[in-house]
Amino acid sequence: MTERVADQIVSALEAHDVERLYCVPGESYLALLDALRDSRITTIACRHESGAGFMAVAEAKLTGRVGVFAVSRGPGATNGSIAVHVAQQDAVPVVVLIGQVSREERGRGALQEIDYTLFLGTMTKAVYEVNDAGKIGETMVRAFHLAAQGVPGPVAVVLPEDLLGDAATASLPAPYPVHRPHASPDDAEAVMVRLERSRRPVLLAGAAMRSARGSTALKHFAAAHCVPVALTWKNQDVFDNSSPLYAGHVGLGTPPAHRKALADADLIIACGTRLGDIASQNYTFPRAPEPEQPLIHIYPDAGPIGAVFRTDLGIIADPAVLLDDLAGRPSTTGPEREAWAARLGAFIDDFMEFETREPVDGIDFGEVVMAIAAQAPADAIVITDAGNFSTWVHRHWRLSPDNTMLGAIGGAMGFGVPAAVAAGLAAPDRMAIVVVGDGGMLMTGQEIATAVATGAAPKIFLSNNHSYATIRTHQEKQFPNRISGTKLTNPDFTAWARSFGVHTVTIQMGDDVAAKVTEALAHPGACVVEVHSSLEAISAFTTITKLRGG
Ligand SMILES: Cc1ncc(C[n+]2csc(CCOP(=O)(O)OP(=O)(O)O)c2C)c(N)n1
Repeated sequence: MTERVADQIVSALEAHDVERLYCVPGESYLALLDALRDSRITTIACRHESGAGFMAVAEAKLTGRVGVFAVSRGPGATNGSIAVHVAQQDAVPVVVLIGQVSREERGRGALQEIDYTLFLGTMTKAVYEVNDAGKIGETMVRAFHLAAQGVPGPVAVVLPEDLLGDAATASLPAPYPVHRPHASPDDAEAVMVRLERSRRPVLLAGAAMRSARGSTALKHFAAAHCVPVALTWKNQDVFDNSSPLYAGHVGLGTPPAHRKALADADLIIACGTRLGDIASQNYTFPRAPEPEQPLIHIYPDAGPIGAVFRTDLGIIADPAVLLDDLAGRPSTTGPEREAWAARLGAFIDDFMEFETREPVDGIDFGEVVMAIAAQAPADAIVITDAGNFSTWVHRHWRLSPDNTMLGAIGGAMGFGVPAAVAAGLAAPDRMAIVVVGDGGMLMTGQEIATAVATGAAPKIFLSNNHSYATIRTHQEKQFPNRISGTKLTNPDFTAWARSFGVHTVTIQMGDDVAAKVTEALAHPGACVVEVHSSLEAISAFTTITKLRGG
């Protein structure tokens, strides 16, 4: 049988070791669905394109391989675009396949036609619209390579409906390997010189350290030179949070006291982070454009180095390989550095201590997070949607590289439940635990249906506080006592979740929280735990009373 363009796309996916393609089907790519039917790729039909896209992002974060999702033209693509944006913000390699109107209709404003170069041009590394059957193979290989090389990100491949059934006229090239540059011996020596001079260094580790190799190199380097390690937003699993060298997780909501503790550093080593606004705490650590301390910036791509900060030493290299090398060199530590590490460590220990505020309007969600942390398997995949409920995870749960944290650095609500479904599929032997709010739950919570359909077994902990509480926090700071647009009227979440066919647990005031968590974690299948949580205890950092000056 002649190989169709659709068949060659599927061969390209197989050649790049894609195991799952997440999608919502559309009439614009029927031939592709047909070709997938006979492939070894599992096609996961989702309930919304944002869910499909978030699943692809989560799978890529978890496996380190390129995540793939497919959406129909027009409305399918617009629904899925939130995940394209997250892939860009989070630097995650994703290929999105998008249907397109047929070539003869293109440019006439046909039904569901969009110019994807204009629509997705600023969110992707590239948009490839393929109009020639002979170019599909090379385009697919280019898309996968571009998504993963340098700063990873999303690449869109746009597929006219009538192209998919055409005969593929060229053979599929082999996948092109991703090269990571290695630091030169001079670079390593230059780091050593600065490290020897430093009495109070801090290493800030980011997403490019997310691998077994990265976290092992980091552990060895930190121990060898007694360097405290702070982790960037949602990369809390890259370094052991129980280590005396752990200098905390920084990002949205990092309190001034934590910033102040770090600010005494006399050297910043930014490692595997793009040093965006969240990682640098709004350009204060390091300070932009002139940092207060010498800055060493190590990243596998030249783009982020020197882009915002005056960088003392910029190194374009795989940070894991360089840290490995540095770990093996003579230790640069001394009594002053040890005292500095102990001081930061004592601050973090104190900061991570949990104490309930004993609210009377519902459960302190922190109590639930602490119970989960105490009972979860050591290799649990910990997933956060975007919202205040995650503050307790970041402040109090001591994660380690045995865990994997999945969260949208870009702050998109709705990431949590789909990511937990994808984690359940990609790592069925590990427990996927997600925390989500009543806001995010009704954005993409319907993907529980996808969990049921595929046998994924996430444990979903829902903080139901009848509020978009993150926004309420900002509102109370800026406009105290003037609630507007942040109250939520909710369904009976327990009944709603049960209607999907999953196990449900409800936690309310007076319940034995630890016992309820045990029940949820012991259940072998998917489980939704509705927590009637306090709004007064609005986050791990503050209460409504405090926000109002009380
Ligand atoms: C898709 C999307 N829409 C809006 C926002 C702005 N936003 C950030 S957090 C938040 C509220 C989250 O509410 P909820 O899920 O109930 O969690 P809570 O903060 O109450 O714990 C909103 C609206 C966002 N980040 N993403």
